[in-house]
Amino acid sequence: MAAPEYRISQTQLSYPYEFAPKELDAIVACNRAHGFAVVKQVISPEAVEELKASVREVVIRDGLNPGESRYCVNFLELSPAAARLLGHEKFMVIARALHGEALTFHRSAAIAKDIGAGSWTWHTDWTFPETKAASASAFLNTIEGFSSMWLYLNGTHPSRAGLAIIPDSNAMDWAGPEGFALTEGRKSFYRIGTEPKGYTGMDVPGMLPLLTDPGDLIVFADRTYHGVFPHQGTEVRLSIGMAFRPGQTSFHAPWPLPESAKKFIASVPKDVRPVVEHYTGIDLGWKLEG
Ligand SMILES: O=C(O)CCC(=O)C(=O)O
Ligand SMILES: [Fe+2]
Repeated sequence: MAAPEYRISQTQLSYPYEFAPKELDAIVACNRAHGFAVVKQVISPEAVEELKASVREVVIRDGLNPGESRYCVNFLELSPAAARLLGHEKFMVIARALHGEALTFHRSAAIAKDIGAGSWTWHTDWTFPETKAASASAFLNTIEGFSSMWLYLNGTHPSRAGLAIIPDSNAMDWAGPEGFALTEGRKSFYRIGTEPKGYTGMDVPGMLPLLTDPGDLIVFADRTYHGVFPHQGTEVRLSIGMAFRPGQTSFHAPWPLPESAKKFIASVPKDVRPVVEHYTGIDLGWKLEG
């Protein structure tokens, strides 16, 4: 059975947002001004295949349940292929342009999304100051100035769990799409006149469905709101995300450095060491007391 055709209402933008890896100033300027940028062909087809194999091995293992989205939130600790990105010249030059010459690897993820997965609630990854971070993930997302760097290893398209972002939603005073209001803590938004819970519809005014090829890099800023289309494609979607923070100083995470993070820090080559020196890992058992 043919998958239903997807009608993409591509938002028309007055500025370019797709760049070659060497257009560093334009990448940084677009991300700063509009909260996102797409960088074409940052990693080779061989690197894409290697990373896909690693996501399959580390995340999928014996298989996904039908329609499942499975996350690994310490992927670089477990994937030598992904850890090598910290020494990947083209990738790291972009990371340094975005965060500064001295930067710290902050967190990473890999996602495997089965065919049939539904759309994902629109959200910002950022934890706004009015919210107390209740989980380790939310705590890591309190930091300002990080950008997420995502590699969608099958490319991204609205018909197969593609990513959509809202340009300019990274502004601190962004009030939500037209006709919508933000939910408590500004984590998501809802259509005015409906129940105030995170929106999952892929018909948000001003949204930009992204179309990328394997090897392309999607960058988005700390507060940029994003959503995910349902998966109507024919292969499991595999993606890897990394976030860096500016500077090489400690970030006072309220959990002790997990063993797996210690091992990871010790495992990287000497020239990469400064970038992981202050990595905190993520303790999924940590919960805000009280
Ligand atoms: O599934 C995706 O592509 C988006 C994932 C995401 O937004 C997240 O992990 O915060
Ligand atoms: Fe997200």
